[in-house]
Amino acid sequence: MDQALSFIQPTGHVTLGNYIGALSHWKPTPGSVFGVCDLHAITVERPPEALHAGIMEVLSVLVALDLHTNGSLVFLQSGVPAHAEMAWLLECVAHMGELSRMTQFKAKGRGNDAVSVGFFAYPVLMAADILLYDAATVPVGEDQKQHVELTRDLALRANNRYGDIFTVPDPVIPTVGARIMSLRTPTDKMSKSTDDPDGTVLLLEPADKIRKKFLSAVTDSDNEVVYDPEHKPGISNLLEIAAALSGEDRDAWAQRHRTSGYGAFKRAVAEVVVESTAPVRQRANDLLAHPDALLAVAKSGQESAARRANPKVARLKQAMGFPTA
Ligand code: AQP
Repeated sequence: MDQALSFIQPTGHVTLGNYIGALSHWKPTPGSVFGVCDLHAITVERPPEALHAGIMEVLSVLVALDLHTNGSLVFLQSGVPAHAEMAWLLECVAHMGELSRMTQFKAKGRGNDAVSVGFFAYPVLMAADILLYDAATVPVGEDQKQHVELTRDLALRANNRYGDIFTVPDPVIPTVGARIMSLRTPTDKMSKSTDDPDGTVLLLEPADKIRKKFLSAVTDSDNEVVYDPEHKPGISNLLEIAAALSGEDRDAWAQRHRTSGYGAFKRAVAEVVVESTAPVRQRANDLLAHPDALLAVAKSGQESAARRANPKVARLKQAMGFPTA
């Protein structure tokens, strides 16, 4: 199986969307790298306690999923200085113009004097995250494609100037996976940084709370369980969730619950969610009670990650003209 390079931001509590769309597909194959990209979480102001708690929670989930086993590693990006150093070197290769055209910056940063320099420059940090590990392919959603294109441009420009340093990665857009929506506003994506706590199911929250959120999920006024994202976004979202976690396709779910009433359908979906996520929830919550052990896993991952990343930084620095001791 291929080596994976996957990162997740500690920007809030891990959601069911993160689990279904990403984490549940991540496997510890030899040589794979799984990072908590915590440096990305400070481009907007965040209370230190919230950052700390977010990092520990994401780390606990990665370790609960055993992603640090079988020759693959789990680490904190902030624990491997090569990421920040490579980002600086590449910032001196990147152009203001290309960063100004990044969608996120255009949407949320441009014209706002108080936006952080980090918010402007974070796509270069992302390029560094990828280029440090010689990833040949990067699986990304359509919305992240622009970042991989920037990464390619920076790699090609640096290779042109300084020699053959970087593998130029190709974006791979996975065949459409489930995009889980908020249970309260099923037209919006379920996200970590949400202001809609009732619509966002958290991976580590108590089972009863999860059940309650499903029972109050927004549906519609008719009472038929049918997959129709345009006219029945709430029901369709529940069918996506049930199908993703049960392994049984959404038509089979719809067929079985077509006339059972929304209440019974929601209860059934809640049970699948609670049961299928119970092992990771239990393990992650247990691990969170032993932060030192969790950080020891990250430390060991960081040592391995640094062994892979440092030579790449050294090679670029030398090619740029920095003397080596
Ligand atoms: N609702 C979702 N449905 C399916 N997949 C999802 N992912 C996130 N939300 C959903 C996937 O989870 C991974 C985590 O990526 P990330 O932490 O780098 O950031 P993100 O995509 O921006 O995730 P969030 O939860 O929406 O965080 P915030 O609120 O900080 O922006 C990715 O693979 C993503 O596709």
